[in-house]
Amino acid sequence: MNLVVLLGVTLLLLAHLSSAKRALIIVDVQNDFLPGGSLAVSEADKVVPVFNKLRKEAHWDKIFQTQDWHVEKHVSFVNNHEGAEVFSTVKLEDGTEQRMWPAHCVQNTKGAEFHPDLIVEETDEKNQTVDSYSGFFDNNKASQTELHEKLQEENITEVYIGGVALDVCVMSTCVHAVELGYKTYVIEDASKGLSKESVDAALAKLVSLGVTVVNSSDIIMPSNKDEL
Ligand code: VGL
Ligand code: ZN
Repeated sequence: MNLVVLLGVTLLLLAHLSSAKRALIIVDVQNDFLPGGSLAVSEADKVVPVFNKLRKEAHWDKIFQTQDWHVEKHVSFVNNHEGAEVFSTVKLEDGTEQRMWPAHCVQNTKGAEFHPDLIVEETDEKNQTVDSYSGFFDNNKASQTELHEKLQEENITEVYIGGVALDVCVMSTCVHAVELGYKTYVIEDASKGLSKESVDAALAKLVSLGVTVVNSSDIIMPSNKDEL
């Protein structure tokens, strides 16, 4: 009898260890990146109902929300560089190539807040990135956020990533997720980018790195759920 119980417990433990654990990472669904915002990504508001549906109709072991969170004097803001043109790239004193953006997502401003209809739960892990495109590292990979640590704490093996901008922060977060060893999915219909060309280039790059492109219906449909 005890042996049977022991066997049962062992099997349960093995099943637990081998089962994939999934996290949803919602990247920067903040007012400044949405229509009407200072760095608006066209149709970015369309991702909101997709995420709201995904969080209700698919299984997630953990949900993360990343939030671009800049100081007013941020080095990426065009207004902090005399004579610089928006969307151009300038070389900083330390040699870093820095793209010039309109001021956006300044800490504690309306523009930095999440879209009002985006469901954000207390249990969601919030991840504020001050100086980077990626949810994991800064752009020079000099410092790491808590995202990797938090995913490891939850034994997450698979990450599903979407949000804005697909060709900037979503891409960068996916690249680092693969590098860190996660099975990585980019959710195409839950993501919007700055231009068609750079979105196409971003998706091609992600696929070449081993990221799988999915749509929300692939994740929700019960028939596909076990195959992913
Ligand atoms: C982003 C440009 C500058 C993004 C953040 O969330 O994609 N893009 N900062
Ligand atoms: Zn930013």
